[in-house]
Amino acid sequence: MNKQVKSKIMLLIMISFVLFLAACSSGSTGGEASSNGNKGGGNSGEKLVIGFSQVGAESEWRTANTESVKKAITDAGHELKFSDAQQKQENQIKAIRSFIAQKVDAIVFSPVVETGFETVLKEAKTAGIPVFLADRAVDIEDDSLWVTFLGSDFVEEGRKAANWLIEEMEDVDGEVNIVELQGTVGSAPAIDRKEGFEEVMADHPNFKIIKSQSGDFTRAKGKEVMEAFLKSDGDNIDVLYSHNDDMAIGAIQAIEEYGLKPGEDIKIIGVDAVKGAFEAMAAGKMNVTVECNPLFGPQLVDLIEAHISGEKLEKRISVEESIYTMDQAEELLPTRKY
Ligand code: GZL
Repeated sequence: MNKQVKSKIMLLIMISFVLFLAACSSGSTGGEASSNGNKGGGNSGEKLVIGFSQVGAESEWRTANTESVKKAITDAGHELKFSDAQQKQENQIKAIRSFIAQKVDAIVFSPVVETGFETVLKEAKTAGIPVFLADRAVDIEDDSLWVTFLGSDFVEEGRKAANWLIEEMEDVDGEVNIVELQGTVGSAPAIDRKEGFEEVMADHPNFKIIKSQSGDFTRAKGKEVMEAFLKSDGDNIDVLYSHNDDMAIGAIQAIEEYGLKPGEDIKIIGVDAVKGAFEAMAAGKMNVTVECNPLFGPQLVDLIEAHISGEKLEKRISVEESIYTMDQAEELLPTRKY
């Protein structure tokens, strides 16, 4: 074999060996996505391994929230282990157990529902792994099972929605008939947004919730349930109160297909303040959206690093939020980050 061929073969062997080494170093764990940020870790300097159990990918809000938390963790140089539970509690419990088995340094967790997590959170505590509740809370007496809760005040969001409606329709004589699209049954935002709305409405007996059903925070289900509301009470509906914008956007389609004008014949109230809501308001099809800010990733990572460095944190840290109306939509739409 002449020299030229030999050196070509040697070169090929070296290239494939280098490629083989590169492939080995980028391997990831089984069920969860795992990605390393830059070398070194965050303000504390220590590189952490953080398990993030996310509810799912059910809405624009959720997608923005996932991106914000993932980016904040990797930008700070920590290693991320991610699990999307597809809105199933059993998947979240499995993911948390997997993070415990992998001995992560911290667990970030947005519980799909408020109950049923006490056992697995006790396992995390026994393993000495701090848990940070992000976005949604749990209904558990023993608050030593988590370090802190970072998220919105959902009861206040419900109050804001109701106060806007009272102001908007207080001059209306007679009854104002409201249909309500609830979020996921048993979830903190669904329970609390209903509570806050009804707390305000209790002082205004002419405002009546005539139908209320879960649309599970998705556009598809929101459309389906609104179709049923229209079938039973179509010409008797004045307002839709939807626990998130995605269900409201689905309901807008149902209202148009039914032959009514959303935003005019039926006032549309949403929560989240996602881009889709601003687009619907700019088109005159939605009246108001209460902000629920998903972009708390950097604040969350700061809290994790502060805890790891020994700082004492408040048990509940709320995110500042606003409310946006139809007349503001066109101007604000280009500025929206989610
Ligand atoms: C609220 C969050 C809710 C959003 C929905 O913080 O948990 O879940 O309002 C999402 O869009 O599905």
